Amino acid sequence: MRIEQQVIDQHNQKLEAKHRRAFNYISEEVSDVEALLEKVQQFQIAIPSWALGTGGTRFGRFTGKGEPSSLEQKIEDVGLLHALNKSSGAISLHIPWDIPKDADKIKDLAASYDLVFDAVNSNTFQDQPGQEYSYKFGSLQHVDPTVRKQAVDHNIEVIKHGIALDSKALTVWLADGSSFPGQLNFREAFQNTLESLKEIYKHLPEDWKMFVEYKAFEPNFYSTTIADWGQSLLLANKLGDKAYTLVDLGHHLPNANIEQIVSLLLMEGKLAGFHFNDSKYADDDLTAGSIKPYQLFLIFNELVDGMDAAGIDHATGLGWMIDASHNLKDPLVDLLQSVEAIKIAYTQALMVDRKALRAAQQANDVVKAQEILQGVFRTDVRSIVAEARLRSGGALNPVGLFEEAAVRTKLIEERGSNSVATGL
Ligand code: PSV
Ligand code: MN
Ligand code: MN
Repeated sequence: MRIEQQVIDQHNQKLEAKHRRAFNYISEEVSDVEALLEKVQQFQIAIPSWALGTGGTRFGRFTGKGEPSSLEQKIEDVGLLHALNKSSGAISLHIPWDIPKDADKIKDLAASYDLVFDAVNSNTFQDQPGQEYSYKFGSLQHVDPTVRKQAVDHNIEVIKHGIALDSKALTVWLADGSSFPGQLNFREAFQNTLESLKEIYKHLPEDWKMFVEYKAFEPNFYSTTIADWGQSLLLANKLGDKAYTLVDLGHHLPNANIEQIVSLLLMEGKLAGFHFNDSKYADDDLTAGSIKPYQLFLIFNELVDGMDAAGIDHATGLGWMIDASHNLKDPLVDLLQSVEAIKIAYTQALMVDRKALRAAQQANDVVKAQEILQGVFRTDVRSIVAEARLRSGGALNPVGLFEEAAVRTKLIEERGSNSVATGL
């Protein structure tokens, strides 16, 4: 299904008067609202193909209805999101879950929804039917070179799919590690991983990047071979200019200061981008901004500061993606909520008075620094984000329109209630 512009316009007309009041008020509070709006309009957050179905836990999965069961339907879903919010203009594929049989056709279909392809993701954390060697004891780190080669070849294959789709990056997330002391020689596992990544790196086209994602633990519970930003950065530095560290918000040990990590990675020119989600405990993959919205704002505060210092374009300089999956909510609604939370945090970060903050820091004025940051964080900027969406042709209230237009009911009618998505 597609949401007609006319449906969006009618929805907007109903909300316009109330929106105008809120927007006019905030416009007077902000110094250059037009410049702000332009940046917010440009900011796009990619949707991973694996977030379109209901997520599960190791205790079970309660599948939703009318989930996308093919790559074409996944593109259709992201097209729906983008029509509503005008901020989800890219999709990130996971191979082999989403192998495009005819890349040109798939590209055309995506373009018809105004979508492009974000980073492609390899999968060496599961064994696939017919696969020769098992990844039970790791992939790129494996003690057996034949297993490593199989994993390297898979990544090269993923790059080829990405080239056909005009993707510009490969994201490597490994489940490699160990679950018991003594199982692994840490140095050997790291060296094997580095050598394998070097092989993959050789196959990256000139204008591509490699995103090395880290994760503290799970599915391995004693050690993970790329466990933190230091280990990822070590690899990225050894690999070369095209390799970067990818930060997934849920992949840290509790209370990690992610904003500080981001700031230093940016300073080193090695920040790849983000997988946004939120968590209370670990890799919970909850809706971005649903648990720790202040942290999300503080991260964006560092991003805006660091990107401006390095002259990096906000919209295109880094990879922005959601990486979440849920058991409870309709995945599409959840993604709309995540995008909204991310755009709110970004907008607030743009509003920080950097000169005043710098002056407070230089004067060791701790109170003033806190006042500046919290003053912005406590400002309701929802009408700015909504105005940006309106100007781009999106809905003033995407979640509201999703319900009003009975999107899920229509998808169930089209796809059937037993349609289940592949994914994590
Ligand atoms: C597993 O933790 C994970 O959520 C990683 O964050 C990856 O980015 C994603 O799966 C897809 O492989
Ligand atoms: Mn991730
Ligand atoms: Mn994860």
